[in-house]
Amino acid sequence: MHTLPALPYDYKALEPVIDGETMTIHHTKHHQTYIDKLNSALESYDELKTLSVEDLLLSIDKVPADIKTAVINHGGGHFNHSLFWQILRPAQDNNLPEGKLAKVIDDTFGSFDEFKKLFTEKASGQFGSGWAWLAISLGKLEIISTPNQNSPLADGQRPILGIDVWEHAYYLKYQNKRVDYIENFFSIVNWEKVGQLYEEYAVL
Ligand code: MN3
Repeated sequence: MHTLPALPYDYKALEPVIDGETMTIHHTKHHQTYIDKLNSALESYDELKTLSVEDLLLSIDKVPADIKTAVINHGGGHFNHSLFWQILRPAQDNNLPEGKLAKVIDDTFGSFDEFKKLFTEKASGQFGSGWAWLAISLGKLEIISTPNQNSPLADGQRPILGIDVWEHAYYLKYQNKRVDYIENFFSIVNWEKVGQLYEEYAVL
């Protein structure tokens, strides 16, 4: 059975960028619901119950047709949110990637500012609910977006940074101002964690 992972900080730790009430509802209600619905979809498939959510999504083509959509939506929701909590931390001034990741971002996009601009365009341009990602795709960094809870993992891309642009992620504080949420998001990215994920998956 899949279970809700604890946050690596408390609900108010990301204020003022993300308020405690939004974090509490997002984690204990939205994320929990994806997990509950994933578990319920897997109920009659014992052979799938032992797989991690990553493995389920990576081998989505082998998931039986009658629960495939549920695994894409709720397994995706579980994986995406689990990653999202990990790549955030309390706000810092001058919050920038370092080391190998900083270099590969510069090499790929020209500069961090250019990366930030492209990522912001992708996240603000996602029509309706979804996510924008920095992902490793065929060994290269790519900025992509996915609708709903679709996870890049199911397309063989490894996300290392993601922003949830469902309204439930920002509406209490930002209402319709998605771009302000995205701008502030950059001050709470845990670049150390993103760098670790890059080093872990870049070689695959
Ligand atoms: Mn969400």
